[in-house]
Amino acid sequence: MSAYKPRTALTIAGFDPSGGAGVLADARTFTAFGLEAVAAITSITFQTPEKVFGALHQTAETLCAQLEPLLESSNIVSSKTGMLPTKEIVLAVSRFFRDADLPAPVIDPVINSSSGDALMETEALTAFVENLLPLGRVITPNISEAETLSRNTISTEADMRTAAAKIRALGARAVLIKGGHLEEQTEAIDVLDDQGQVTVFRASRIPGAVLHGSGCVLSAAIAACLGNGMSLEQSVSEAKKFVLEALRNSLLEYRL
Ligand code: PXL
Repeated sequence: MSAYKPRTALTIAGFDPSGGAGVLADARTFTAFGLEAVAAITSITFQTPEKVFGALHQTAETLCAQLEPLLESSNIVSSKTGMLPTKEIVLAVSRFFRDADLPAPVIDPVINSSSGDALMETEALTAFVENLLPLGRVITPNISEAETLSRNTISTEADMRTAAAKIRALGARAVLIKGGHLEEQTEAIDVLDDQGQVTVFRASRIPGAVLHGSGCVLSAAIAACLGNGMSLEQSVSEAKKFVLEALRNSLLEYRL
């Protein structure tokens, strides 16, 4: 008997027990955009929004054991990757996307947590650039991740454009650099470079907002919008609206 399978988004990312980041944030976001959520966990982290105390990483075997049944059981229309802590995990995820018949994923290159703790081993980063980067629809680094990937220092919008082109030259189809961490700017500026076509998104800053997990939510929202049939530019625009609303709500929660 063939059962109805609802449209579903997949996240391959870490588990943050506090729920602000990782697969819980991704699943909430997918659901908000009308998609079902499925997840494969790359690492169980131990943390509060302020600090990461440790993590238990999965092996390639336990990650693939989570992923493979999903291809049969779910109608996956979209996907994203988040924390990929080890070389073994990066290679397993790259193999998965090379072999599975799935749309190209949104790749959030999670290198450090918002509290500054390392979430990816150094040798995983090289494997990530060589193997996974070329398989993505778009990669979504923040300023510090974009600096690491491009090996450039970024302090202006022009620097963001140069770094995006450099990251594309590493093999990425499209790059969205999130400028929220550029403190000199009065606005939050994001630069999207999609195969050389550049779009700049501007938004007012929200001082005091809770940023933990906002990168996860943004990349999940982009994935959901792509899965709902929007163009990349439209998806980024809608995803930014969603994150801005979440950041505004985080201020309200803290005022209570
Ligand atoms: O926001 C980056 C991030 C991604 N994934 C997991 C995290 C964090 C930050 O703490 O814990 C699992």
